[in-house]
Parts: sequence; structure tokens; C-alpha cells
Amino acid sequence: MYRSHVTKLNLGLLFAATLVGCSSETAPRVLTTEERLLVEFEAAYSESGPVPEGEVHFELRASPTEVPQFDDAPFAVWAYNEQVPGPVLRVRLGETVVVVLQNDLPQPTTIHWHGVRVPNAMDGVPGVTQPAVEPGESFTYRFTPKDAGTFWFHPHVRGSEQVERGLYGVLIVDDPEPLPWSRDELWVLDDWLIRKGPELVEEFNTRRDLSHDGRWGNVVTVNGNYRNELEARPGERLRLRLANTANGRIFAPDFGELDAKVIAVDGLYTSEPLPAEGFEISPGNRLDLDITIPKGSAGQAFEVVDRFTRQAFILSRIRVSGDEVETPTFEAPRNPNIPEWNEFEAVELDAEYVLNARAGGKYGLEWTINDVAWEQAVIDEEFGKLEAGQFHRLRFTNASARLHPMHLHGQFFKVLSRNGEAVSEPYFRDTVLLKRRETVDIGLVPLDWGRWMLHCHILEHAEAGMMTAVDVPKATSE
Ligand SMILES: [Cu+2]
Repeated sequence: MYRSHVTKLNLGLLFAATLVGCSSETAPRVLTTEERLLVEFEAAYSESGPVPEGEVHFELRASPTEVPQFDDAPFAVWAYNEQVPGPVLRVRLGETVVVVLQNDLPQPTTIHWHGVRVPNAMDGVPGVTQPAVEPGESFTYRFTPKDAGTFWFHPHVRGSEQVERGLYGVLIVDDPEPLPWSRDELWVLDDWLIRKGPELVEEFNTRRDLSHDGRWGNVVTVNGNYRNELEARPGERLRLRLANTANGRIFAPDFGELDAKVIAVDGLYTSEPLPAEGFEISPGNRLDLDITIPKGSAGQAFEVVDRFTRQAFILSRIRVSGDEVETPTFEAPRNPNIPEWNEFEAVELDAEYVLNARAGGKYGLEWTINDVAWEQAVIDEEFGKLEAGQFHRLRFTNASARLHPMHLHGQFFKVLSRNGEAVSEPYFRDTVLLKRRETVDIGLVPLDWGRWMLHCHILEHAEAGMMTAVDVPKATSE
């Protein structure tokens, strides 16, 4: 693992040496590939985050409750503050988030802050970063987000049951000076497996769920509505945030005639606005879009259609009415510092994770990473180590015929190749979808120390063992 000893901290020096050459006494040094990849990364995003400026306090009480759902019938769920989706937590970059979780569920729970670079102890993984919060008890989460963007939160205990029952919500971290969008809208995408009543089908982790791509519901909802509509006026410019909170379903939204540009993936801005065609949103993924409602479109409704499966369906409608408004003109946000990392092939793989299934385990079928199924006994084992401030290349090899959106806690990464072919994704991610038999290489520079989970975000696969961890040891200089 000790291939080079350059860290992000002395990159400035390295960079200066590259640009201006060296003093007369030392010969100019040629940078290694690892060093060049690090120089590319240097300004990609902040290592330390903003200076904390004040706290914003929230309370989240997790409890069984009923919400009006599916034509306003009472529907039994588990929810944060009796809402599904849970309340939107919104702060400005620099503000410290303080959340008191009160567990009034009949099971232990935790909250994981998906995509947020939190201190390890705030990551919400039972037995790894904290003890589970027992029924009747509470736990306080406190962290200062390092990135502005769209994030979400959910339990990391029995996720396939707790998330499916309705425990999830979105955390929005606003830029210090938000751009003047006409509207900032959020669509939380989910699906539910229900039967007449309506009531939730309460058999979780079934053989069928495990041997397929997790639990796919028979009703899709956007913000809890199965016939969602967004009202807009002609000329309005929307920032539309999408978050997939489903257990297993993948969405591929088609915006039809609307000019929709992706400006952020998994919270972070892309290098430039990208056409929305072809983006798939796996469980865990977020997508932020820049959409302008055409002038002269009053009276029209734009359908947003999901095309991931062969049975396309209307996800939501944007209904245009009212007087035309002036379209705000501003340059869409972008991150010009996304590294290309074209030279990644010259760097050895640090680890390969082979994803597969086998008979066994408490559900009769277990999902494995390198032939190990995660369970309590695995927690004390040694995990692969990644050095903070170093470039790493990891490989996922899907030896199965099922889908696996792989999620790494605490870090962002960039997809480098699929099936050995280099790909150019001008953005970072925290979750990447592997299709059947696919191999994906990712590159990353870990910045935060701790034990970080690496798992499939199809929650039934994770529940049946498809989880591991990586260790980022604390640098000795810290
Ligand atoms: Cu999976």
C-alpha cells in the first residue's frame, strides 16, 4: 500500500515544483503517476470544510404512526416526526447540524447521513461507529457538512425493513449564496409493496427479494404521492432535486421535451451542466437538475416518464399555469476541478471486491463480497486499508446476474472504467450501479479517517451480507 509518500498536505509544494522547476541545487524531479493524479485532485473539493458558524437544531422522533396515503386512506408506517418522507432538514454550508434522534420504535435504530462527509463517529453504523439506539433511548448527531448539495438520511439497522416502512428524509445543504432559482423543488422517489387495505406487505427479506434485485414495490410515489404533480409558471427556472430512497428500484427519468440538465450527482456539482438523458438513479443516488419551463407553455403538462424497466410509467407531471415570469439568468453552478484521472491504468489496483451470492445464512441465501457475508462476527476483522491523502484504485467485479448499486461511506469516488473500457464521468459519486457481470474501477482520494462501510444499496442484499468496510487510518501527523 505504501507506493508513494506524497500526501495532500504537501501537494502545494509538489505543484510549485512542477510549475517553476527547482532551485539550482536540486535537479527537477519527475512526478510519479500517483503524484500527478493527486495534483489533479488537489482542488476537487475541500479537505477541511468550512469554518463552523452556528448550530441548527433538529429533533427526529422515529415511531410507528399512520399517514394518509394512497387516496388518503390511513396507512400504517414507521416515520420521522410522523411524516413520510421525513422532514427536510435544511442548513447553509458552514452551519453545524445537531439532530436529536428519539427512538420510539419497537426495534433499535440509528441514522446514517448518506453522502455527507461526517466525522466517523457520526456515521450511524451500529457496532462500527456507535451502539444501536435502543427503543426509548436517544442519540445526538452533530456534524458540520463539508459540501453543499442534496443528501439524505435513513437507519442503518435492519434497513430493508426500516427504510421500507418509511424511515427516510432529505438533508439539503445550501450554498453560502444560493443562486436565484425561481423554485427549488425536491422529488423523493420511493416505491411500496402494498396489498389491499391499503397496507404494507410485512414480509421482509423474502427469498424472492433476495434472489432478485431486492424488494420492488407495486406503487411508486414521489414525495409520498402516487400521482405527483408539480405546479410551475411559464419561464420559471427550477432546481429540481431527485433522491432515490427505494429499497431496490432503479429509476431512469425521461424529461421528454423539457430541457433538463444535470448539475449535481450525489450532492456534488458536475464539471458542467450535462444532458439528463441516460442518467439512472439507483437506491441512494441523488441528481440535481436545472430546468427552465418554456415560455408560452401555460396550460401544458410535461410528463416525466420512468424508463428503467420495459414498462414505462409516468413518474410525475409538471403542470404549467399562470402568468409568464422572467427567466432568471445566471450561469449554472459547476465544479471545474473534477480530475480526469486518465492515467489511472498505470496505478496498481488496491483492492478488488467480487460480488456474489450463495446458499446459506439466516435467510437461506446470502450475498457476499470476496466470499464473506457481513454479520456481527465480521465486525472485528481486519479490513483493507486506504491511506488518507493518497490516490487509490478499487475494482468491483459483479460475478452475479443481479444489480448492485455499491455505496461507499464517507468518501466520494469517480468511476474510471467499466468492463476494462475507460469512461469519462465528469463528476464524483457515492454510489455506483453494477449491472450483471459488470466490472467497474473507481478512483478516490480518502480524506477522512475512520472505518467506512462499503455495501450494496439494495437493502435486501446488504441485509443478507453484502457489506464490508475499508479502514482509513489516522495519519500520524494528525
Ligand atoms: Cu446488491
